[in-house]
Amino acid sequence: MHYDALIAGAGFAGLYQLLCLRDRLGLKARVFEAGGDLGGTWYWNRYPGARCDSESHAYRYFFSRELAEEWQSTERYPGPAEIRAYLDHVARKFDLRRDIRFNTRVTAAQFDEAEKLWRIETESGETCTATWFVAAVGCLSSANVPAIPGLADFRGRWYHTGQWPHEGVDFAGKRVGQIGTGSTGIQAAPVIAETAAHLTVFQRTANYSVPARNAPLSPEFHRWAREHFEEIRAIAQSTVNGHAFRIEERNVADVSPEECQRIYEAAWEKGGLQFRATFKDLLTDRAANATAAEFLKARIRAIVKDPATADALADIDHPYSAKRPPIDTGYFETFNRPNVALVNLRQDPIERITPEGIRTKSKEHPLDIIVFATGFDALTGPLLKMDIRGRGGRSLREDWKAGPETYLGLQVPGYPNFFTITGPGSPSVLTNMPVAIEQHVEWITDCIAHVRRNGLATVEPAAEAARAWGERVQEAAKATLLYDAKHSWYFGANVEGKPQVFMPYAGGLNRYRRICEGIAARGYEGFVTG
Ligand code: NA7
Repeated sequence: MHYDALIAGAGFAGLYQLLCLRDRLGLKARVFEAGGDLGGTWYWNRYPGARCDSESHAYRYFFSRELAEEWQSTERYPGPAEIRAYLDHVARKFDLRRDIRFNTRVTAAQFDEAEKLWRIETESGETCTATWFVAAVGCLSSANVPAIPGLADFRGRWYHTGQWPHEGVDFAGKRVGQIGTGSTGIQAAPVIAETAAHLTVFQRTANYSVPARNAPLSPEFHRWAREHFEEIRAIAQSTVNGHAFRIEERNVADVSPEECQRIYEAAWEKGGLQFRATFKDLLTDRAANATAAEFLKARIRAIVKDPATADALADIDHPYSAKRPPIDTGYFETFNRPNVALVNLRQDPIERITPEGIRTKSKEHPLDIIVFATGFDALTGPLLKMDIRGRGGRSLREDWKAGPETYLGLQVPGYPNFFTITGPGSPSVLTNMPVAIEQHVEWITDCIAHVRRNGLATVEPAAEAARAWGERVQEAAKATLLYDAKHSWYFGANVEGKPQVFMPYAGGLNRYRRICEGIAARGYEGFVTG
């Protein structure tokens, strides 16, 4: 079977790409999705407490006002089921399902230089060809289960949060060990603790967290969001991170220490990722950042009653927001429960998993269930799971051995007509994803339309343009405190053997959008067509 365009993935990115290529350009487009239904990341992430950190009125598509009018989220932050229901609504409204094949994982894609098309293979061995190949495989969809010795011998059950059983897990009466205290672990622990007999949280790196303050949305809020659709969209599309709130123009030094505390207090009460938006220099100035860090550490100490546990939770080794900042619902309070314990792996590292549980340096922790909240092989992982081969049989896995090289996070030199939506080198995970996704999908659609309009067959970046963009990505990161947290997954540090390169573009989604628009306006500068 030949398609004009084959899209891998049916999350936010794949659905909108299908709509644009099929309905706006009239292409014969098809989506192959590994999961059994829509949702992408949200098809797999169903762990206890799972919830999006972006607010509902911003975590959505903005391309259709009508769509926005039709859909109401029930809570401030949408959970996986509601996100899947939203995507189902989108798919029905635009009749997308008829061009999506589920349970179909793309395993390999090879560019045929003579025919100028992609030969694509699925897990079941089926093949097809496509002129355009778009990877809409997400940034956080390749689960990272650390290679801790002994896991195979464990007699209990173990789960990774990103591959959670659809039927759920019953923790009642069970001794549970949770490894990982990132955004996921911080969401999961309070919910697991409610039903488990005992929960032990194994913490390698202590983390800041701000209360999410999730709550049902009122009819007044829905009315406000409907009436302010254009304004919300304009903010989301013009801020550095794609959220529907502006970052304050002031610096920490512009206000008195008392005023600074008052501002943090108010942001803490309001809750959510807006805490980052209180001052514009929080991510660029160490001293400014330290004021936020100290405020948040003091909050941990005020909440957690046991001083040793509070010390371990507040012993945070990186600037606030330099690693992905979680938001939570009762995370630190959880450690006041009698059935919850914290193990500080910095002092008492894991030695191995035994048939009975987890053995750290000081003792054995008997467990019935281990929950790995250990994150993902982010950004490059989902792409490199596929064996992608470009001109002359060159392999993406080989080409990216020292780190990903892309032009704008959109294309890779030597891989014509292959696009990555929110790929490495684009703002991606530093943003409210649907807004970044819409920008990419529309840019890709325009680029394909340009190639077709001009009677051309292929488009790919010049090697020099990709090299220069790679330098820009590193410079943008170095201008922020993100570059200080070398042990973050933004660098790939969480996956053993992964090259240590800062992967997302940290210069801001707004600046990035202008760069992409300028490049297109100048006749797709840096791209080579054929
Ligand atoms: P993250 O943010 O990568 O967090 C993973 C956590 O697991 C983090 O605390 C890690 O500690 C810990 N981890 C990873 N490997 C190990 C080993 N081997 N031993 C002990 N602890 C380990 O993933 P999340 O799923 O929480 O969040 C991912 C994104 O999803 C999030 O940012 C949102 O965008 C949504 P570390 O910090 O590496 O020391």
